Amino acid sequence: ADDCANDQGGGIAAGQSDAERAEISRGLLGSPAQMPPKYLYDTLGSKLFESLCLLPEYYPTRTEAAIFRAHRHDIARAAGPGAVLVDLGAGNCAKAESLFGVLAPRHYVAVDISADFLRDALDRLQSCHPDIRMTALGQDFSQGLHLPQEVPADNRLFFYPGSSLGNFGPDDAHRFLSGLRQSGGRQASLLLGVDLVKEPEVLNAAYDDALGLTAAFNLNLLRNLNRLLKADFDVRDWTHVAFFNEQKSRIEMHLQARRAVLVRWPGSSRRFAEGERIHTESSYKYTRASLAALLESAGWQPTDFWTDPAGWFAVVHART
Ligand code: AVI
Repeated sequence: ADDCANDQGGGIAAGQSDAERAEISRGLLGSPAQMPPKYLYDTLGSKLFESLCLLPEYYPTRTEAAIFRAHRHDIARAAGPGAVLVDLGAGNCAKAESLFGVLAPRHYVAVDISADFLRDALDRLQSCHPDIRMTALGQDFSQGLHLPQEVPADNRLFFYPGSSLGNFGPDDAHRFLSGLRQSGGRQASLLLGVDLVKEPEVLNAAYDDALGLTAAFNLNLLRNLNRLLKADFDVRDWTHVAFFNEQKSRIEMHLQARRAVLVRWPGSSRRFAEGERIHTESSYKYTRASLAALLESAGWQPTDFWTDPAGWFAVVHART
């Protein structure tokens, strides 16, 4: 087990609880074993994710940024001036900040599970943009968004970039978007970045890169589970597997046992046969039609759809 707890803290570790340990244990004992992808993001996992966004194979980050650059004025026209910009999963707030110039929001609400990180980012941002009112919210909004009274109820623009919606399964994506619709108040709109279906070779390379960064990102989950659950995974017993499941229109990431292994943690254990897998993440890929259908079923009317020349990624604006 990893006894280096202080090196690897932050993120999920801060909220470590009996409920989380029970959730992890349930996931490991499932058939097949599976793990909520949030456990990929301890401190090292978040750094690995940031790094893999720079890979030539991982096109979503740079493609989305190019769409924002190319269509910033159209995006601003669709959103209208003076919005209350609610940034979901704001992180370092850089993506939203890149749109401040054209969006001119009157209030910026940054929401992220990591409140400390957010407060630092917002302090810096506030000094650069003193005219925009700012609120930081440390919340796991995937289970429902709670906006305090100080956030005006009109003209809210929810910003959810990075294809994070893709990490929800279809039912959860519908629930999430319907929930946003309900927290929207009057005249809400949505600016969403979503990854699109494309040739499987491109998708497979993006999630199984030559340098092995995505493999390290996936395998690091086991170190995090050792720390959170006091499990005794040996990372060397496992290998990264990622592929596009065309039928389900999703990339699947798994960890596959290289040999038969016994994994133990306080109160339980599980044997994995050679080749057996733990499903660690799904990343759903949409078409223009499937995305529109999802939005409409959740009470949103898509108004604009911007894409890159290759049609690999989309930024969508929708209204209530
Ligand atoms: C955060 N999320 C949108 C990424 C994705 O593409 O699904 C996570 C990721 N997993 C492997 N590479 C990137």
